[in-house]
Amino acid sequence: MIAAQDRKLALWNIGVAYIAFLIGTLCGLLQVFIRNDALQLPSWLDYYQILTAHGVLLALIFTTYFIFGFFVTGMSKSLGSFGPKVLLYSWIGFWVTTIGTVMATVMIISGEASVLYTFYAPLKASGWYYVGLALVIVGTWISSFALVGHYVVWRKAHKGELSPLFAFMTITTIIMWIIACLGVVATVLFQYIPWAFGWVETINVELSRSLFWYFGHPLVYFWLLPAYMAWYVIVPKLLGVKVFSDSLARLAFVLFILFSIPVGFHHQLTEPGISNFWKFLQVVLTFMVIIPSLLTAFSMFGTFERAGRKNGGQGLFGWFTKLPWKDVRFTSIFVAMAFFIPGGAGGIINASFQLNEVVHNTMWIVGHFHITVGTPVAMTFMGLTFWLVPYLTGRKFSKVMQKLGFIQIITWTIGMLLMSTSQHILGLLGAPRRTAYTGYNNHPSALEWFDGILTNHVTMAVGGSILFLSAMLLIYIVVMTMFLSPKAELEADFVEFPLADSDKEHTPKFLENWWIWIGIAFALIIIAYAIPLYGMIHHAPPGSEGFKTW
Ligand code: HAS
Repeated sequence: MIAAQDRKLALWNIGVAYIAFLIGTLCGLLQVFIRNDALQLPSWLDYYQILTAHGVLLALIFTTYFIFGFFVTGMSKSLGSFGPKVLLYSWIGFWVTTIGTVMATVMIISGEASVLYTFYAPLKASGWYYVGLALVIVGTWISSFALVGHYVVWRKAHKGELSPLFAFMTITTIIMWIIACLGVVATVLFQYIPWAFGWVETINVELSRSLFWYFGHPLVYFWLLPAYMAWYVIVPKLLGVKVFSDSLARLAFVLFILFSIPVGFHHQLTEPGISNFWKFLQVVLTFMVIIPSLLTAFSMFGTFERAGRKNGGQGLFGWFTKLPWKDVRFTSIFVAMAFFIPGGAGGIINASFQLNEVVHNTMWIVGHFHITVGTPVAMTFMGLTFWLVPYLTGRKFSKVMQKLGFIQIITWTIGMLLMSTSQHILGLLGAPRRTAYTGYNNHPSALEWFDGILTNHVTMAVGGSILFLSAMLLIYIVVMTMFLSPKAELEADFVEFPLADSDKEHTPKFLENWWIWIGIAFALIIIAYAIPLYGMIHHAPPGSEGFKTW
């Protein structure tokens, strides 16, 4: 069991994550009904307001707090208890993030920031919304540096040793996060805030989007890598085997530092202000960032096969039946992985320059992110929640909870399959995203989109409603294991933090020489971004004034 003060910190993070999850999923339910023309909002509530709240609270806030709760627990478990300074800075980081979150949420609720989570200019929110977002980032930096401090102390005390895999992966994710945030911090501080408060009249739209996407793509790996940490370090322990390959796991993570950032233009492939050469270069780099995910898939199959065979599985696929399917902690994460096969394939389609023309700004993309962040990441976090919360509170995870856990992940799977499949199909038919429902004045071609077996309004609404019920069940499990379930008295009832062993003797030491990777990452960023960004600033078109369309 980790120290009580570290547990408290982790639990507060997870608690705030689930408050955001509760409000965010409620907004999701409303959205499904509005998007299906089944609900009219009262005049004081706007579709884009709800969409912004849904995106910000689930994609940004739920994930961030959960990730820090997970990091704190794992870092304390693998490197030892936090010292007073690390603890102090972690709390400061937590509160700064929370103040930022509250500010941004208040602005959204009061109708001053219906600009969606990507806050594209020239849509203009209240300046306080951007200040809130900036505080969220600053808070995560403070928390990140606290964790880095904890790691540095450990390394000083263990000269020449490779750090435990969990700590290595945490630091990799943090390095990537800090470099990625430089883009969003630059645009928010130097472009959005002066413009939103009226200190300058116009904004350079292309530059603001490019700086946003410099951050926006690695942001998705900031969500994904903690899920991968669970896959690499926790799943093998649940299966009773070691990490498949320590050096492969570290290499995969290092590749994310290198290739997750210089690829943001693949979100801007249809924008006229960037020349095809730079777009093409970043598309090539995007294909490089697929490699660590393929390494991960390989590693996972290797882990499953080893575990299955160890338990007596025979033949080519016999091992499959020997996996611990009755353990919801494993099954939830397995289903999460399975969703990432079509999720990742969809990403490859999006990243293919020409195919992007077909799917960009359509409902396909909405389907894509629901089977990337909405399931592989979110369901891995759900699987982690089932043992992380009881581990931190010292409460039992009873058989009833285990059953409810299964119902929860099964319903999430069904709801997500229905909803995301129909979103993909609708996108291919041409239905746009980032807009409220429209039948284009009842144009027959637009109305046809909603005639399919999966794309009709009823099926989508059923999918969305199942997801919402599943989310409420999860909240129930969280509340029970946080506050109400009986304390684990017997040794057998204690839930452990399942960290797998990894063989480090063959792992090259240079993998933990961060300066090499940070240096190469900056070199790639300069190659991919310096000239196009210089062009956007030096040959800036006339800036745009702000618009409030809601
Ligand atoms: Fe993406 C848009 C390209 C991954 C999230 N993406 C988005 C947006 C979000 C998002 C939120 O190139 C919308 C942004 C907005 O609001 O505008 N994406 C990619 C590529 C990848 C990718 C190449 N995306 C993610 C992940 C996300 C995420 C991860 C969240 C966590 N995405 C794009 C592009 C766009 C985009 C364009 C812009 C589109 C546009 O025009 O607007 C890759 O990282 C994917 C690589 C993954 C794989 C899969 C490996 C499979 C594994 C599972 C193994 C399974 C096992 C289980 C072992 C190659 C690791 C076995 C089970 C059995 C049953 C057999």
